[in-house]
Amino acid sequence: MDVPQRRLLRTNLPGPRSRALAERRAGAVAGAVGSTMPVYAAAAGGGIVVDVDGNQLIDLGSGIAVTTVGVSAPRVVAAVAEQAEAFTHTCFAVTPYEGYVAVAEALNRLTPGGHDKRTALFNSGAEAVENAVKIARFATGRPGIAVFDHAFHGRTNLTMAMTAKDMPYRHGFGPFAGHIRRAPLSYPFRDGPGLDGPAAAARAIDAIERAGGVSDLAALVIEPIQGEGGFVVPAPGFLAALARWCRAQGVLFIADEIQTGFARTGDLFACEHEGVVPDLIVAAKGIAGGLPLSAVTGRAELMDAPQVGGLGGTYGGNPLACAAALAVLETIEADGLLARARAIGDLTTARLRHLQRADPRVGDVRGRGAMIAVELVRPGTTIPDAALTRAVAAEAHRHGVIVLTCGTDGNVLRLLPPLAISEALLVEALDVLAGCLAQADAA
Ligand code: PLZ
Repeated sequence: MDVPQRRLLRTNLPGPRSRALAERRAGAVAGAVGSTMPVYAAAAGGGIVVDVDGNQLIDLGSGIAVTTVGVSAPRVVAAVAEQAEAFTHTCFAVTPYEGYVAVAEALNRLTPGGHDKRTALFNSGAEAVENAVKIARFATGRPGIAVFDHAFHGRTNLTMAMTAKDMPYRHGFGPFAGHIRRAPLSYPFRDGPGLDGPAAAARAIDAIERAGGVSDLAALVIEPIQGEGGFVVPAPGFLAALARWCRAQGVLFIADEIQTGFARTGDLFACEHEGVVPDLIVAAKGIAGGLPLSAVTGRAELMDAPQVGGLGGTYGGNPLACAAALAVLETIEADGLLARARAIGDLTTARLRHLQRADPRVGDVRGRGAMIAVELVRPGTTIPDAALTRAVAAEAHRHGVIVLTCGTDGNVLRLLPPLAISEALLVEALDVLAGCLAQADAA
């Protein structure tokens, strides 16, 4: 379906059809399931989401970093349709099929490091994180897992324990899985210039060692650039110093690239930028252009360690999702999307830095490639301003721009446009955001 690439508001948002759906939803869908915007999607393409009232919104969210190659990207649509005609499911654990093998081969080839690798496929990001932990515990014979402040790894029981933020992710949902320890992250805007990457790594290692030594530690799990936690880019050298320490201690270094992977940051994986080679790498979201698929890829001897039948599931590596993933990789290559992500990053960062120079409420502009954030604070301080952030996002939504927030304190606007967005739409969305910020008064 051809979606016109322009912003268009036919009604106030939400329009009458969205409001009617919201009413039906209130009587049918669990109240604890939230939505960023109260508009209901009817179609989408390029950088536009069309709602049920015919409004055309600019998409700066990509369904939380999923439709990186574009929503309804032509190769993905064709590959999924062709696979659906052939068969939708057999279960890889019953009668396997080529698509799964081909995705595993591609991930083994494309993830950082030239060593021998193996891959297992799952459905959601959280499920893949859980499986990476299973593999790490089995392979090392140790139970402990180190994670970081502000981390987000999912909503299942184990990954809730690994996630940092209490409200809304953990509150009331305990008891939690054990043997999780938390370490301080490198957060340059809050750490200040005195703490470089290696020094921040030393601080984290000290915290991990104090929390029980390393002899029972299986793995350290880290997002190379934090997603939900605020698009925190650690200081250069932080990840490499942690990876070196892990190797020396026999602790596995696991990169959660669920939000950062698949061209989002201008590399296929964000670790590459820091020259870090993880033992295990966890991918999801952008891997399959919107079909549910996730993966753990890593050293062959680790991945092959557990008993046959110890990893798997009914749907993991579903054939439609595998067909989509192969089409995503083809699209990234054929359309030069790594360079596109970098160009989006350059344009966006330049615009936002310009804004920052004139507005002391813009504390920090950071990110990499098409993963850029603005941290809003009380003027001249690092005190988070969540109310301002909410106000700017709500105003942008009213003007037909889909923008997400994040951060432990809820004071970060994050931009995750699909790489298929046109430059004109991107510039227009940034203009809208600048206008909303100018209008908004700090609460
Ligand atoms: N690890 C780094 O970003 C998912 C969560 C949105 P699932 N992030 C979006 C929400 O409100 O739940 C994520 C992530 C990182 C793990 C996950 C979890 O991936 O596919 O949502 O399970």
